[in-house]
Amino acid sequence: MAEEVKFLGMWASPFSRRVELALKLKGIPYEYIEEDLSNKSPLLLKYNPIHKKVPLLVHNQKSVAESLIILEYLDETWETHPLLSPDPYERAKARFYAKFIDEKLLPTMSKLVGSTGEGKEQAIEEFHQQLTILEDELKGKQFFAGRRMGYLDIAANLLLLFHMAGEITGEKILTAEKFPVIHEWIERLMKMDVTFKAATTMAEEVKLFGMWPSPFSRRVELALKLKGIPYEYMEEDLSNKSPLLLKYNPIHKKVPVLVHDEKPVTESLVILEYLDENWETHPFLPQDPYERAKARFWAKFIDEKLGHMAGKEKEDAIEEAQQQLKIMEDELKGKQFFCRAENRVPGHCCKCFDLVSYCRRVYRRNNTNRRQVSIYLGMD
Ligand SMILES: N[C@@H](CCC(=O)N[C@@H](CS)C(=O)NCC(=O)O)C(=O)O
Repeated sequence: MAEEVKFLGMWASPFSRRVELALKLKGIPYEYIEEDLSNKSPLLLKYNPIHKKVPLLVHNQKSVAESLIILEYLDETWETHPLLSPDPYERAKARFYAKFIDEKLLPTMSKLVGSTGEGKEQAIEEFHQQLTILEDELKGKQFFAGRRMGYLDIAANLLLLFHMAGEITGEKILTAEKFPVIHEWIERLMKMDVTFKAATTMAEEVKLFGMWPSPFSRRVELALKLKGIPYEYMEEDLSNKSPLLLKYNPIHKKVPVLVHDEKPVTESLVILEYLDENWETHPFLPQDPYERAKARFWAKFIDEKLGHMAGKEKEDAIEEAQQQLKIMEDELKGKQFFCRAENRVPGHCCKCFDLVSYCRRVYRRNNTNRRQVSIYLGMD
């Protein structure tokens, strides 16, 4: 929270839009400063004396210019919602196409706007050839980055502006018939944008009532942090519950309770799903319904089976824990996390994190030699 992030932009600039999108996806709080490019501010001239252009990012007094460079800087500084893939080849490809957009597609788009007659026909032809290259790259994926929005999706957002301009002027050059994949991608981005505009305005009030050793509070805290949602934390004394806790959770009178714009949500797993449905950043649940069902199954398994072991006879509990760890071990095999093995980001099953302290105890007592579980538990 001590971080100071200022973003100088201009509402109509597609380059500024890149930075805005990245900041929102990553859930980074920032101060926005709208620039009047006909009368540039001393701040812009001071921090971007070479190009004197927006966007410009000023992070703790250090300035970063050029939209694509800003995206990389944000990605290297904040780990929420990674924009570039951990795979070097995928990173190289994303950078290649972003460069292609800026150096080829963009000049063609300028030609399109500024030409008439034969010149325009030629520009349309060139534009269509370039779009085909991007359409091929996007085929079979939801986003250029795969299952979620990444660096290249952000770099290509200027196609949205182009599409919207076409809708307004009636000059439809980028049609669903000719470019079905890009068209669908545009619709997806427009829908998402509405959601995260609504979801990331600083006017949102999010409070978490928790208790520091509670694994259930920890689930919600982790989810809020992974999603980059700013929130106010209220520590509860469970031996002397606050009137607010009793008001917001009159049925169970337990923590955690999430209060979002005065609406209380209780039960940690219910809260996780609520957060996931309201904030697009860092999705927890997989998109595939079967994978979602599996994640929910394991979360329920953890709560109903593993969670109740403390009350049983110690020896029985340890034996049962070993069997259950074996089941979890099989589910975890070949993956880094229960979900999202491909990008090394904990997903919905990061709920399992709260198992960590319990499992560590069982693990140590039994000296279980289960390497995979030990890596997951951070004991390797
Ligand atoms: N390559 C730069 C392009 C930035 C750019 O062209 N910004 C325009 C606004 S869209 C600007 O600030 N123009 C002011 C000027 O040229 O004086 C980037 O990616 O950030």
